[in-house]
Amino acid sequence: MANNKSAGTVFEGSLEARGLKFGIVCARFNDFFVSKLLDGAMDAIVRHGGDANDVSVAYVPGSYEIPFAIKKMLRTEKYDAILALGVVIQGATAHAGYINSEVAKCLAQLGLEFGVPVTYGMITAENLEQAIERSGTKAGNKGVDAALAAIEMANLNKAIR
Ligand code: DLZ
Repeated sequence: MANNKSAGTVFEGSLEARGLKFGIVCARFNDFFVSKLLDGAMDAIVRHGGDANDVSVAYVPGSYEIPFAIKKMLRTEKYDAILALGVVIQGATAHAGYINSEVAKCLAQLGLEFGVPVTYGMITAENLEQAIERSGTKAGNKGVDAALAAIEMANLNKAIR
């Protein structure tokens, strides 16, 4: 952990999820993998003191639609952080590149626009093997990563006021 002893004030977000409310938007496309990301995210939130009843999950057809549902959730002002969970696998056409760049750009913009952390639990894979590796096997679970980032950022957001 960075520890700058010369700083007058240091802001850090803890990994305590107790009392925090989360929105999660899941793409149905590649649900075989996305469901593993959702399991990982829920498990991480609950293990860090969060309550499953404080988590709302919205499903959209594919990753391209994730930003729309996130914007709707942000407008409710009910959530401390929102997670985007989707899996885009490169196919024969250029669709993956278009979806990935559009979704990444929109998620960053939405977080900045609403002042609520939006975390990136997206797998951008070249093939099935890479998707398997990132949805709970040897390269971890992107849903867990997104949940931990959401908890930390939600607490940081509360700390810097
Ligand atoms: C159409 C499409 C394709 C080909 N591949 C994926 C993918 O790998 N991952 C994903 O989440 N969604 C995919 N989609 C669906 C699009 O995201 C979107 O739902 C449709 O184009 C309808 O707008």
